Amino acid sequence: MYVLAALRFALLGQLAALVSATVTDPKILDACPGYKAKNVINLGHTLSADLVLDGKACNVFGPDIEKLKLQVTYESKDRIHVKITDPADKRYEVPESVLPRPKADLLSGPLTSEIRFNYTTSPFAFSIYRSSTHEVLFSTASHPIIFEPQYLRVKTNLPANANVYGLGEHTDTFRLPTHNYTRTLWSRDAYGVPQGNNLYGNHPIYFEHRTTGTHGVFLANSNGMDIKIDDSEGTGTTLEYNVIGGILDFYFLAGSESDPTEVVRQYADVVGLPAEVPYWSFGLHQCRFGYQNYIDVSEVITNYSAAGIPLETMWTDIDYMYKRRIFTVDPDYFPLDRMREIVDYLHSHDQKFVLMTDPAIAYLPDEGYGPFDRGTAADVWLKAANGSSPFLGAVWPGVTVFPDWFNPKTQDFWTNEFKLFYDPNTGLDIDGAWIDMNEPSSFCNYPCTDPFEQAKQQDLPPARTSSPPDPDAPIFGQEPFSAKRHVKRVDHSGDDVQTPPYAIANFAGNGALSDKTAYTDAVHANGLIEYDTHNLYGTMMSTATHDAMLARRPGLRTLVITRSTFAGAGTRVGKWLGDNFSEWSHYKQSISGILGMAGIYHVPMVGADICGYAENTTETLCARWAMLGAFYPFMRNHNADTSISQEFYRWPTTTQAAKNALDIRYRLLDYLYTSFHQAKLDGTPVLSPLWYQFPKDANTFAIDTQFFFGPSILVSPVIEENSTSVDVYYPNELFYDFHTLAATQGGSTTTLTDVNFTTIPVSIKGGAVLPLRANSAMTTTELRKTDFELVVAPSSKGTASGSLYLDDGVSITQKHTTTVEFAYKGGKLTVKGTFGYPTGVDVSRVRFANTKSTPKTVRLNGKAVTPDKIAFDSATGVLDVTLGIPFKSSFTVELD
Ligand SMILES: *[C@@H]1O[C@H](CO)[C@@H](O)[C@H](O)[C@H]1NC(C)=O
Ligand SMILES: *[C@@H]1O[C@H](CO)[C@@H](O)[C@H](O)[C@H]1NC(C)=O
Ligand SMILES: *[C@@H]1O[C@H](CO)[C@@H](O)[C@H](O)[C@H]1NC(C)=O
Ligand SMILES: *[C@@H]1O[C@H](CO)[C@@H](O)[C@H](O)[C@H]1NC(C)=O
Ligand SMILES: *[C@@H]1O[C@H](CO)[C@@H](O)[C@H](O)[C@H]1NC(C)=O
Ligand SMILES: *[C@@H]1O[C@H](CO)[C@@H](O)[C@H](O)[C@H]1NC(C)=O
Ligand SMILES: *[C@@H]1O[C@H](CO)[C@@H](O)[C@H](O)[C@H]1NC(C)=O
Ligand SMILES: CC(=O)N[C@H]1CO[C@H](CO)[C@@H](O)[C@@H]1O
Repeated sequence: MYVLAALRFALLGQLAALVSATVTDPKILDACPGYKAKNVINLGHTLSADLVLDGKACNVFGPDIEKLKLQVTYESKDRIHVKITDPADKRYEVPESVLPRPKADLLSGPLTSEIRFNYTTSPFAFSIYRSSTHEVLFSTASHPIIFEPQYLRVKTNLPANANVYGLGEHTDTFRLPTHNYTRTLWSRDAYGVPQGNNLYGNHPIYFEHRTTGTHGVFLANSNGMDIKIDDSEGTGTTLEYNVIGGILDFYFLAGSESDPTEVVRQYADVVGLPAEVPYWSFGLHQCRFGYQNYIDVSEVITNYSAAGIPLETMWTDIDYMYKRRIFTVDPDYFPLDRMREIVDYLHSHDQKFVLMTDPAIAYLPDEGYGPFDRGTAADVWLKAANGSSPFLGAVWPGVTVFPDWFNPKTQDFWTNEFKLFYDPNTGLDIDGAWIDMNEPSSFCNYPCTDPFEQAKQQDLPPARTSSPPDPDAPIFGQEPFSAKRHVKRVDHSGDDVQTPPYAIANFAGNGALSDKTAYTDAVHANGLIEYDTHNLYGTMMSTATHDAMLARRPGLRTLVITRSTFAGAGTRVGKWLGDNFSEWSHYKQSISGILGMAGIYHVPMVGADICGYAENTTETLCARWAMLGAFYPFMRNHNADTSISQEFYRWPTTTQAAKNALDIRYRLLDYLYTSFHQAKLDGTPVLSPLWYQFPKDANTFAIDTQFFFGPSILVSPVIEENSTSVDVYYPNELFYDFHTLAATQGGSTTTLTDVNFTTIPVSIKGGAVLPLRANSAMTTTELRKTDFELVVAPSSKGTASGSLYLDDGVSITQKHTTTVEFAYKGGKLTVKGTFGYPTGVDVSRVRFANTKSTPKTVRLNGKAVTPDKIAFDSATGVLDVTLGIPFKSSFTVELD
């Protein structure tokens, strides 16, 4: 989160970045000598070689390294690892402590692999091709590899108009542009940054889709980089990595010829499976920056309830802090005893509470500020270049230090601070954690020679803009109660880590890498410097916070929502898309944003700030966004301090829209929960672009205004302001309206659908059996006591299937679980499973869509169902069968 006042700094940065953009002539780079492969040792499952400079050095951004080491490993039948390093130098590699690497299956090799490594020795070039078809997927031919101390370049040819997805975090179209396009990976606090620039997180993975198959390429490198996709050189389309450090550490993923979700699962094999989150975290979250005091917070809770909109979790932004210092509460505005009353109230109403924690800690020697004193005593701060004093920045509380997550003592420090401040008995008993500003963000402009002066100039911490509230105000209508591993040393001598020779297109003051963040020369306890590890800061804070939350409530799943992520972050945390604006373009971009996180990067617990963070929303934007946001896995309304209030109860249309969409969401909550469980088991995506399910339908490849929520719910939001219709693309399959179950035969065409301001088009893809809750509820606790009902929505082939996973919703290790498989074929629905988790609820009814007529008999477990329990609607073709049986064993329903 960021203030409007700071925007002028962002805009200054934008102008500066335009002036200093780097121009790299492809002809010069392609004329570099490249390497020759020597001493090739091919053992089948591995291949190694020496790569020797093949001509006069071109030294484009530093001296070419004369000799490299190539190591190729067939790690599994669908993964090849290609590593190119400098054998003489200790270069930085992404530490295993941050990104553990998958083990290689020793039985793999080219004969069993679905993709193969091919190469030429002089000049050395390599390609990856699909074994079955010999189709080339990646090829460096005619683009010499360049390997210099601070510049690595690898370039591959791509098919014309290639369908490339990934390389986030970005706000561009889901299918990336292929013309003169640059993706820069360098974490930054991105408030107000125009589309196309580097944002908070970094995921150097792309999927390329062809009608012949989908594959993936992951570069395990955390240094700053520009990845360029271009077709303007007259030599076809290419993708080029320009990396300013580390090594070339590629994982090639075979994907599949028919099912794009295979490559998604294969990527999870490399970066890890996403964490399961608590059931309650799928409820509605409300937050804003700018709640003035504890009374505001309590009123929002009361007003949601009065409006009949289910509010699961109340959040508080940095407003609660005393002078914006983490692990403190403001005694006048957010007194601890009154805040504890709010938390107690929430908990006694089955609601939850989340607070923000930033990494930066106020630099306050000798002021008795515990977190600073304890961290100083434990010596856990990130250090300035000389390694002796802490690196200082300027963040919300003024001058700050930053925890060094590489320091082995930092976890204990962080866990202890969480235990102290968030102590259920004496502090604030939070249910989840929200971590922000972890790029890490600093407001200190480069060069940050005097953070004290810059903090003063920027009025940090900012003064309160309202008077303190009555400390004894009644709230909720009541009077107050008053109460790892070894990391090698990296040699950066001779490197310019502030302004490296190749300037990535960092969108910040002068493109300076250290602008508004920790200096690139800041040192970690293990000797690594921020130049290499900057892009990992947010993910390491995520892990530390996840572990601290786990220590507070051992055995329970955590909800940690972060802003900055690197590959693998989703194994522990979820994320929100950062500081968007209340604009229709941002509303639309959020779809490709969540598709990237949940569909590619394995950070499925994701959402954008609903109704928009900065600027003022409108009644209809907020209404549309409430409905789209009901299909974000993480559903949170969040707002900036200078914006008008935008809780869903503020306008009648928004209230109704939110209620309608939440009704659908809550009824689908167990379906969503089941998708998360599946993701945890094998990496199957929770959200999908249309082409994941219709990979041969080229019309779908660029669609990023519709998506699948779970395996079979198609969401098609209105995108244009004031529009009361939307073009819905239906691939060639049957689709059913979520409410009426009326069938539409998709014909790979677009259907103009009328939609008013309180409705969102939601369809069920034919072939699904959906478990729904029969009714929505005001909390997820209540929802879990509601009966199930089933919807059978057959495919054009007349079959359908689905599944349901249930457990207690909070424990990491589950004693009792229920797993149910649904199958429908030839008029018979089979519900079969293991019912270990006692739901205590019934299956109230089954609705069969697309039924031609009333069947002669309907049998439940072989016994005829009495006619009063059967209703057939000839207009919609829906057969409604009342069951009312306890949902604790397998059963069948037959129509004939
Ligand atoms: C492997 O590379 C060699 C040398 O360029 C080439 O002749 C051959 O066709 C390649 N094989 C495949 C399957 O691409
Ligand atoms: C590519 O984009 C850059 C920056 O946006 C611009 O300056 C340049 O003219 C473009 N080049 C081509 C060939 O379109
Ligand atoms: C809550 O509702 C009351 C009554 O409508 C209103 O006076 C108050 O301003 C609202 N407060 C908030 C924070 O929404
Ligand atoms: C180390 O560097 C910091 C920041 O540049 C400086 O303030 C400090 O005085 C230096 N310490 C020593 C011992 O040189
Ligand atoms: C938002 O609305 C408030 C109150 O009307 C106004 O003061 C503010 O300037 C508006 N903000 C923007 C960005 O338009
Ligand atoms: C939508 O309607 C509002 C109110 O009539 C108007 O101010 C706005 O310009 C319209 N937006 C578009 C994109 O037409
Ligand atoms: C909006 O459309 C829905 C679905 O067609 C309908 O049920 C609802 O009554 C409409 N709302 C208004 C305000 O017209
Ligand atoms: C610069 C910035 O933070 N932009 C965000 C605004 O909105 C979209 C979606 O709502 C996000 O994906 C962006 O990151």
